Amino acid sequence: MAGYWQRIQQQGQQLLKRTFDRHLRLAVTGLSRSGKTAFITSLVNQLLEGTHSQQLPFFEVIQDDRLLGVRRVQQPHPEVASFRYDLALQSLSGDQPEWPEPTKGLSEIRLALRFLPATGLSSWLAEPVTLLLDIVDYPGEWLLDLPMLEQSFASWSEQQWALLNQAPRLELASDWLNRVAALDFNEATDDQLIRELAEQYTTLIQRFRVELGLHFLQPGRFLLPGEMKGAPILNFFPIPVTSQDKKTSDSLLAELTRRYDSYCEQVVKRFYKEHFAQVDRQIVLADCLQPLNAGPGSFNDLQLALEQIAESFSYGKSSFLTRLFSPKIDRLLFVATKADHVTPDQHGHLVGLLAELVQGIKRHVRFDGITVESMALASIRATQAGFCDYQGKQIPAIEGYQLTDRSLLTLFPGEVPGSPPKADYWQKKPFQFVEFFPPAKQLNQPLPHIRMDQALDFLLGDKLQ
Ligand SMILES: Nc1nc2c(ncn2[C@@H]2O[C@H](COP(=O)(O)OP(=O)(O)OP(=O)(O)O)[C@@H](O)[C@H]2O)c(=O)[nH]1
Ligand SMILES: [Mg+2]
Repeated sequence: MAGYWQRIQQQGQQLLKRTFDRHLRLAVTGLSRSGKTAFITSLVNQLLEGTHSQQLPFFEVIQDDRLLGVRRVQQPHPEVASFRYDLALQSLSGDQPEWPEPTKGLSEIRLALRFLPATGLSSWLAEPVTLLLDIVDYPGEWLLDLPMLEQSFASWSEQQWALLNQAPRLELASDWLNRVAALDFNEATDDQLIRELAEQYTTLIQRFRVELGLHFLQPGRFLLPGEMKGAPILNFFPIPVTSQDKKTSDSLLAELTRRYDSYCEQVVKRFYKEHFAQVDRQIVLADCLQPLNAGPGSFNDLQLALEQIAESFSYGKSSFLTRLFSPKIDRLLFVATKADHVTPDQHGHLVGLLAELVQGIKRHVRFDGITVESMALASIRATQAGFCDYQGKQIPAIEGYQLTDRSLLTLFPGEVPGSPPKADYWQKKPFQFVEFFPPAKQLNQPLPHIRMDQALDFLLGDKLQ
């Protein structure tokens, strides 16, 4: 009898642990236009509407028919912007669907997933369990600021000043560089002057992004200030090394140093402490196709930016982040987005390319006990794959409505290199990236996708056991 009660007690404790253990915070990041909003919209939509097994064949909980229901519930942080799922879905619906609007800062959404556990408990105890799932969207540009935490204003300035003085940045930057180089930074500080030069510097890095397709741009909040737009904490800029000798407390140099230090402390560090520290699992999205189209400068810069982003996950015992707080991310998913832009035979190459871009980091991160995976997927599939006739031969092709004029286009966009391309690849102009309209969302039909089920299984599968 005692054994019986002990068993019941153990099972009860196990159940209690299960019920309270069901909370997961997923963070989705990636550089601007990498597909974060589309990914979260699709993920939420698949969970809310994709309950048919043929829609999500690799999502075990659906295949086992154990997912009882999913609903949206109140988000955990009222001070954080809500992820606008309804708005995104609305723009994808109707006769003339549009891609959701670009977003600018951090937002979150919470879902409650009610499911039957897979195994373990006797049937009378195997009651439905609820998993609270928080999904957070934040710009990858913010992670590019991490190295600043270990740099002084002087060393950051030195690095940025050198970058600004090189191609491809130099051409756009030369007027601004001349203006700053002519200043005496030991002169008394001048708020107006600082604001003006900081605004010009912000415009400059925005132009680097738009006109040169560059990604590795600091400080990240200058590009995506969120609620800090116009605040003095965002008014500073790099200066030449030679001007950094004397420092009195009311000099321009002293003021810029103070602002840089406050930016690191109150913006960068705060983001890591308040948001990053809470994340259980992280998805990093990358659009590798647009840079393939844009050329080697843009592609190399994507690689650099991805390396920098991934630095935030490669924390060992002695790392700066570990000293700052205790990061708890246990799974990391790198995703090559927009896979519907290439024919299915190229998907393997696309994953290979992404995997190589993040390979150095992966080895490092795995060493630190995080499970890492790379995938190519389409959050919202905008094309149909098939074949077309080319010079009497059948070749793979995709078909969709072009974003420029809504005309139907069938094409073979080209080969995706399976690893970062060498110089000769670029000479052939091998890849043609065409933007397509999204498909019209059908009522009660989940959004069409490629491999969202595999992503869901990797991210949630073990928590739905
Ligand atoms: N064909 C296709 N295009 C996609 C897909 N996902 C995103 N896109 C395209 O990429 C663009 C950017 O996607 P978003 O989801 O807005 O990207 P984001 O990372 O949220 O962008 P920001 O909010 O500006 O940082 C969209 O407007 C689409 O043109 C996809 O799965 N398939
Ligand atoms: Mg967005």
